[in-house]
Amino acid sequence: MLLDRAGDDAYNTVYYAQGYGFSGGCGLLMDIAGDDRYIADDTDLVHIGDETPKHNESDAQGYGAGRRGDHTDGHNMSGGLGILDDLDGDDFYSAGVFAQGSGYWFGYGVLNDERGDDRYRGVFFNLGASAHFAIGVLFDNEGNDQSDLVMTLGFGTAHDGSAAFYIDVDGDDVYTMSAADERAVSLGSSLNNSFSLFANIRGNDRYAPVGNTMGYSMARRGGEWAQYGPTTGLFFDIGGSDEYLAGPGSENGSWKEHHDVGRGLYGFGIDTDAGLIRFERE
Ligand SMILES: [Ca+2]
Ligand SMILES: [Ca+2]
Ligand SMILES: [Ca+2]
Ligand SMILES: [Ca+2]
Repeated sequence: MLLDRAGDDAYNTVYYAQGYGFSGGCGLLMDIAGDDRYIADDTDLVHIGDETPKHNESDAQGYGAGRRGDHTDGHNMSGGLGILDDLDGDDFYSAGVFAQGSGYWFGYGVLNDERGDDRYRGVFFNLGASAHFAIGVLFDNEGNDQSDLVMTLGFGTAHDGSAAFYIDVDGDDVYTMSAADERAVSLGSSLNNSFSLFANIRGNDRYAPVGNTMGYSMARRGGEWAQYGPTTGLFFDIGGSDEYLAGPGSENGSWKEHHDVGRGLYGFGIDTDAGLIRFERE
């Protein structure tokens, strides 16, 4: 556990740091005050993973992971718990793959930012994302925030039996995607028997995603797999006057998307001022 009480701090790493929990472990970074910079460097390529050769795998900033062995030697180890908790200030977060409220292989990662106008930059499996029976969560509880998802998969997006949550409360927020590739998926989208929720509550927000987004659901296996393990992607923007520069969303609109491969796929988005939403499953 790293507990920092005051001052404007700079945290620099390449991987396995800033709230990282591996199998059986828990890693916590809690910073109580100040305008802080959290950097997991992904320019000097020394820790490349399976997802892309262009960025480091950071495994940082609220990331919980285990050892996946089903496709190699069969020795699996369930993941740990990683938490980055920042309680005040205008902060900057930047990381490569797997960071900022991200989980992998029965792991659980949380990034919680309580106050301030923050900037986030995360590459692939970032900003509330998870893969393989894991949970990734990002909470931002105040402020005018700017978030850029590089390449793909984040802002509340889960893959393969996982769950992801991205919840922003208050402020005028901006969501962009840089260098998006053909896999681009974001903003409350689910892949392969997962559950994802993106919710932005209050504020005038601007959305500029690329690819599949805003309440998208897809299951490669379809059929019975999808029926018994539903795939659900939900996007909510509640309050404010919002700009949708791309994707299916619209101010005061609601929309549904899914691939038509059988039952069990649920993709839904809504922009509304207030109210309750009731779901009925067939
Ligand atoms: Ca801070
Ligand atoms: Ca904030
Ligand atoms: Ca905000
Ligand atoms: Ca809004």
